This record gives sequence, structure tokens and C-alpha cells, in this order.
Amino acid sequence: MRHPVGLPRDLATLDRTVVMGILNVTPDSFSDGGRWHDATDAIKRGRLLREAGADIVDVGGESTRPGAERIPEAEELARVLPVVEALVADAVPVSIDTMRASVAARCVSLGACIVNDVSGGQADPDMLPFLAGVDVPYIAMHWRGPSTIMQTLASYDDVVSDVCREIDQRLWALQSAGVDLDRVVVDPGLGFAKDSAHNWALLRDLDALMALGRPLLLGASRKRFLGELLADRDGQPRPLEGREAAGDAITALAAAAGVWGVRVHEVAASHDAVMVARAWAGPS
Ligand code: PMM
Repeated sequence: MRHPVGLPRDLATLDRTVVMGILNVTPDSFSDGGRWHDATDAIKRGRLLREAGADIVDVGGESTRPGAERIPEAEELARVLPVVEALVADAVPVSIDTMRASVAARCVSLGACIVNDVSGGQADPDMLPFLAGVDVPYIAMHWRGPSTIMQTLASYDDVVSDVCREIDQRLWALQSAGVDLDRVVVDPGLGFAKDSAHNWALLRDLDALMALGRPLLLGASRKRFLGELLADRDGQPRPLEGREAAGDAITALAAAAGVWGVRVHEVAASHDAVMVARAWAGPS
């Protein structure tokens, strides 16, 4: 497995796809909003994710569901800092899911070991300069605009080549800002300015995304396109809680394809799927 440079040693030596457990400390994330809004509950949840097999716990304080408004920086900090601090104290590898350089900086100074930015550095002009001065890995997701308008931006000539080109432009921007690309992971941003057909086209052509030359992360867990795939006879999308197994199937296929990481809500089955894919591939 090719890892980004800068990971803690335990992660850097893993010979398989990395499982990232999602911990949204928000009242309104689309998939688990409100469940771990309280810091004590969130910390407990983070520990459980780790015990269940999460290699990394991805802590986020701002919802990015379609239509979500930004929250003030102080609110985001108040949500994530106690959780990051407690999980780091428990030796849980933490990534911070934020579009703000200031939030990333505070969390990295507390010991977060990865910055996960759904905007790929576009939402905050301070993000790239901040990244140039630290040595943690950075997840740059494909992003076309804020959650309030992203559904209106889901128009592509050819989604795979357009997304690859736009990610490549971000890699250039990162490099120009002085960020070592060996530290960067890329992510096509499933569901972000993308409809179901776009998501499936991207999953079908992981080779094109991997040809960008960077480790690849996928976040499919519980997303709407899985609900649409599994719609009932009346065309009603499968509710969130019934989408888990489809996400696990994506984990297995992604791991078999050599994807670096999967970002999931329930980690146990994804962990097992990754182990199966690793054994299936045979000794390296
Ligand atoms: N999706 C969400 C939030 N953060 N980060 C990355 N890198 N990739 C994603 O696909 C992604 C993300 C939104 O989903 P959630 O509400 O389930 O966290």
C-alpha cells in the first residue's frame, strides 16, 4: 500500500486499505447529525470506532450536507477541540475534517495527524499556506462550491475526465504553494456536486483517479446514491440505516482495487472487508 508521507508510524506500515471512521460532532450532518453532538458522547463514540477497527477517526464539526450553511469558526472550534484532545490523549489517530486553516492548525497542534478538507483548499485562502508549514498528510477532495449551491454545480461534459482535471489543478495549486505532494491524498468527493450517475461513473473508473499518482480516499458511506440504488418498489430511496451493507460492498471493491482509504460510519464490517480483500490479493 502506498501511503502519503507524514503518517504516524503505525499507519505508515499498514499493508492494506485504511479504514477511517466518521465522527460528526454536529447537530445536522445528513447521515448521523445530532447523534454525537455532545462532546462526551462524541468522545465515547470515537473510542468505540477505534475499538471496532477504525485506523483513523475523522472528527468534523461542520456539516457539509447539501444545503448546509456555514457555522462560525468559534462554534466549529468549540465542537471539535475537546473531542480531538481527548481522542489524541487516548492515542487514537485523528484526522480533522475542516475547511478552515485555523481549525486545522489548532487540531494539528493538539495532535491530529491528518487534515481532511472537503474543499481541497478552496474555501479558505489560508489553508494552502498553513499546509506548506506543517508536515501532516492532507486529503484534498474534489469540490466545486459550498454546500448551499453544490447541487446546482453537478454538470459535467465527462465526469471522470472533468473531476480528474479539476483535482490535478488542485495538486498544482498545492505544489505552487509549497506543499509536498507526497503528503497529499486525493478524493473524488462522492455526492459533492455529483448525482448518482456521476458517482457510479467515478467508481467505475478508479484507475483514472489513481492515475493522478496520489493515494485515493473514497467516502461513499450512507450517501444518497446508495439510497437511490436500493430504492423500494415505489421508488422511495432506502433510508440511511439500511444503506450500510451497500457501503461495505463498496469498501470491499475499493480495497480490491487498491484504494488507500475508505471513510465510513460503521467501521467493523469495512475493516473485515478490507482484511478479506487483502488476503484475496495474496502476499505482497
Ligand atoms: N463526505 C462528507 C464529509 N467529509 N470528507 C472526505 N474526504 N470525503 C467525503 O466523501 C466526505 C468528507 C459528508 O458525509 P458525512 O455527512 O457522512 O460525513
